[in-house]
Amino acid sequence: MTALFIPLVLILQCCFTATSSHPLDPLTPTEINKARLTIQKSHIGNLPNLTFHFVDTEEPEKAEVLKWLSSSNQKRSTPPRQAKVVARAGGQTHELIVDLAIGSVISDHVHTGHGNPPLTFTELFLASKLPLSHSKFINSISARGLNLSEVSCLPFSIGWYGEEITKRAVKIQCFYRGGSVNVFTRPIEGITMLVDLDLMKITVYTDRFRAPLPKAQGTDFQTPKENSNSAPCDKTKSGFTVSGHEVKWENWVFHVGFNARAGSVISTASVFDSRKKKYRSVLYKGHVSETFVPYMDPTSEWYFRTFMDIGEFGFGRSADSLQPLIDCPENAEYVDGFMAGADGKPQKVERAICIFERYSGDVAMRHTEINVPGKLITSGQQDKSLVVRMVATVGNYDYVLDWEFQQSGTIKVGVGLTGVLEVKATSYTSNDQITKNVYGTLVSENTVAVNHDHFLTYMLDLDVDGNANSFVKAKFQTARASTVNPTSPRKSYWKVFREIVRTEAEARIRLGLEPAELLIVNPNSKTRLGNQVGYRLITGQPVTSLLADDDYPQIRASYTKYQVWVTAYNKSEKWAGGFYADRSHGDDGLAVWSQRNRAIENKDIVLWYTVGFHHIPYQEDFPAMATLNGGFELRPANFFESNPLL
Ligand SMILES: *[C@@H]1O[C@H](CO)[C@@H](O)[C@H](O)[C@H]1NC(C)=O
Ligand SMILES: *[C@@H]1O[C@H](CO)[C@@H](O)[C@H](O)[C@H]1NC(C)=O
Ligand SMILES: *[C@@H]1O[C@H](CO)[C@@H](O)[C@H](O)[C@H]1NC(C)=O
Ligand SMILES: [Cu+2]
Repeated sequence: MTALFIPLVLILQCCFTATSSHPLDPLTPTEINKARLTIQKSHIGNLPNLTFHFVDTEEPEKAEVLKWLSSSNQKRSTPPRQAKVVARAGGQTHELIVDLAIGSVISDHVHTGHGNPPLTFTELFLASKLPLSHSKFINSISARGLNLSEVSCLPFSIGWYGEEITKRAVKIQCFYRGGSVNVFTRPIEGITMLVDLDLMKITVYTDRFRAPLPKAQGTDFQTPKENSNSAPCDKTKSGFTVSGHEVKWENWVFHVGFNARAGSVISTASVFDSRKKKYRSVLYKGHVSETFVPYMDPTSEWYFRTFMDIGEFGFGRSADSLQPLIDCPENAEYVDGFMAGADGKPQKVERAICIFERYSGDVAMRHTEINVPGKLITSGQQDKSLVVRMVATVGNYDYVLDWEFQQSGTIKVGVGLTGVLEVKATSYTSNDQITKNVYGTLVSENTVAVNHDHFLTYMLDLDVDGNANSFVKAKFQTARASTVNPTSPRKSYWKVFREIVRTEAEARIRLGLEPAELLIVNPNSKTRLGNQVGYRLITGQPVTSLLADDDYPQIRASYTKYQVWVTAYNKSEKWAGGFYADRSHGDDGLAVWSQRNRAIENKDIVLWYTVGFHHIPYQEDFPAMATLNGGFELRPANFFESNPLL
């Protein structure tokens, strides 16, 4: 949740050769500037209070991208470069498409539906400073005997609770540093402030109660810097190449993009089939689509903490510059990320993404054969993979987001949760004193870490051997042995029943209710032996939201009631919680699209999977938590003729 203002370095870069660039390349700083200047020169430029909330490549139609991919280097011409810009001006939200070659606005649509565009760091920063000059707040702080100079305030998105009109607004919670660097551990409880972002004013101020300030002692999370003399490693030659944004490693080739909302985006990933002597498509595009982090404290000061970080703030917007030798190993290469600030100017995140080969020490495959007379046959391979990593620090939490490519054809997606818990000040200093619900765990004296969930929903546009794919449930069924062999001593066995899922409604799945394997197959592509080629989704813990269906945060994030969805491909359906997630009413997004109940058999389809965590905090999570890992895998299933490792 929430965001700290990080001043970013502005860097201009020139000379991007348009013809050779991949059609899904992120906007260059030059292109970001061009988009800004074009809009400033247009009719929008004359409207008051122009701010840029989202600027990204307007991606070409999939067919054009695929055509570009399949043509040889000399014949390639990149489709016209366009930018999608969501800007506010004159109190309205405009969705603009800018043609970057000719420098003109080619479409302008005013958003009139519910929900607001992503918040800008500039407005969040301004809002967080308002209390420090607000007389009621100054009084509250001095009445508590605290020093204003030691107070840090942070903005929190507030969701929607059935209001007819939802203005752009945030709530502010303040914390006392007083000698601690762990800002989030010392909340000044009892004060609520509502900031109207368009007026940039505190419009509601309440000071309801006081709670003891948790102590500073024991909150420091800084680990001793042992590697401070880390000599720039002479990069032992890495086994991969990065040209532009395209990465080649072993049997994989894929594109790594970056935008303010999703952070890293993997696209056009293909795996080399050494038998067929060609690259075969697997994943057209994959990225985090939305996150949902509801806290389980319904009191006045806490109920609204139900964050949708991707849509409200953005993982790319919150991307950290990776720390060599901490966030990524010695052999990593780094890629910078660019995005637009609120003023439309390019901002650079140095080392936003790292790419490295991982030698996990695990076994990729092995076998020992003792049954060949007179011989002991041993064989095996060490595991080696390629990792693409970024870290998003969304206020208190740090998300470590990995895409890992394996030579076996598997793509592993990893989500690591670390950082600092969101805590609440309390009068209790021991669990024995607690008589009524505190909505979490006492993790230190006067400090309750509040229960919550994390749901990270991934958009996975698999194109297994091409566009036309189907979703298959391979269901396990217990069968009676006597029906096939009346004399069998066995009573039962299990068999597989493959069900082709025909519609979006049938593709909503709550895992763990019946045993099944889930596959995306290409019904038009078969192995030599006649099996449909496919990729299998290996899921993690089956976690779904436990909130009531009529609870407002749940209405906004209704897609978290199922872990798996499949929808028909539609270029504009990317954000599971809807594009306008801030204060949304739940009338856009994955659950709404799925209601159309489109046919999904032998069609271009998109798989959605949610990595979920119910988080009951424990004392070890304080003052900062050790990384908690989750994720999923996409593993070839009758895709290759045999094990591609051999
Ligand atoms: C422009 O911003 C100022 C200050 O935030 C605000 O008072 C004013 O109402 C805004 N104007 C419009 C048209 O939104
Ligand atoms: C406030 O500042 C004064 C002067 O620096 C210091 O003596 C006092 O301990 C501080 N109070 C708190 C609560 O931090
Ligand atoms: C694509 O999705 C958008 C947003 O959900 C929708 O408005 C549009 O009608 C869809 N297009 C098609 C062809 O289904
Ligand atoms: Cu958590």
